[in-house]
Amino acid sequence: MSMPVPVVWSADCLRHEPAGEVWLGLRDPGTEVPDRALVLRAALEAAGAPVQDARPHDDAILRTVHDPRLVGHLAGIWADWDQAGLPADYGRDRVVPYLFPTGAMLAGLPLRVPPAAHARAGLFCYDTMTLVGPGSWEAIRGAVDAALTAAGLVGSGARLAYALCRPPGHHATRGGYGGSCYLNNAAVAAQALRVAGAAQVAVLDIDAHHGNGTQMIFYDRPDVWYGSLHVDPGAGWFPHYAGYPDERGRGAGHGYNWNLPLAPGTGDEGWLDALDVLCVEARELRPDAVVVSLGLDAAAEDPESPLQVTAAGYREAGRRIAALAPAVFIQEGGYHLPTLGPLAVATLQGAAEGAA
Ligand code: SP5
Ligand code: ZN
Repeated sequence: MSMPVPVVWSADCLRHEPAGEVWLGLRDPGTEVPDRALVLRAALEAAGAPVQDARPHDDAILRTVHDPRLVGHLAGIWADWDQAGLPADYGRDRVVPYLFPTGAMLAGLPLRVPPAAHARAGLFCYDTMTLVGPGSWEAIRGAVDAALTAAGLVGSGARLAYALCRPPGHHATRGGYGGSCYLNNAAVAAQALRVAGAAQVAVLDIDAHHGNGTQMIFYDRPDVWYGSLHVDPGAGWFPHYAGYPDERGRGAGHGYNWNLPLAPGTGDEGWLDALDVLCVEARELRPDAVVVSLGLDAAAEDPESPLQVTAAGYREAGRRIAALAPAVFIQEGGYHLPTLGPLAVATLQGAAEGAA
């Protein structure tokens, strides 16, 4: 069977070369590399999926999901960093903050915007692993366009679509970036579906990590439900500070946020059982559309998580999720290059079965 799911991508995604990550004070090679997009695209194309380019969209929806100051910062910080001579004169080839104006530092002082690029680098960033370089902005914005294009397909009647977003997005909050994510592609897709007429949207996040950004963007809202299964953040895994079961939403959004942390080592059976719990909750909402944060890093081979899911598990997940409602799949993490393509193909084949 040839793969019937439209794949949307932006060639600009290849221009983001984070050139590693600073983890615990040292620069490591990093796993969020441009080749991820190339292997995903090649595998989906080989499976028969129609591939289309992302269409450019204006910033209207992006600016309702994110603080416009974050958007402006990401668009300009590389040029400012370069202009300040940090690469040429100091050997700092990527934007890496060294100072974060957290509540612990400010203790009530007003948040100022210091003009120096090396000072401002920490204003919207919450870790040292999410580097910005010369082509990063074009890729970041291209990923948003891919998500908006795929959401547009489903918003106008397609049963399934997949956005090959790179860089990923689910760790990006309304006003901050981190976790290899800059702008929240899945949140933008969910908001676009709301604007297109879906009264209730369900976001299902099956990346190995908790999507703290998406959770917080919709934390106060009942119209976009968020459910996530992920490795237990309390067991030593990113994002460490969020993703616990007692985070249920706030105000009108209370009850519309679900976290199911899983023990390291959890395989297909435990993972799919947890997915079923989320699917039961989601189905009760009668969602008009589903957004899937499709991280492939729960796979057994993945270097960034201790979950042990197989391609058969991903296929089954695709089947069960797509049975809920029309679904937009947004690429999130997944870092083991040899298996990334087969995992994506398996998921979308399952989705096509579930949607039939
Ligand atoms: C989108 C996404 O999957 N983001 C995940 C970010 C988590 N990165 C944590 C990196 C920690 C350092 N890497 C250690 C690799 C050990 N094999
Ligand atoms: Zn992840």
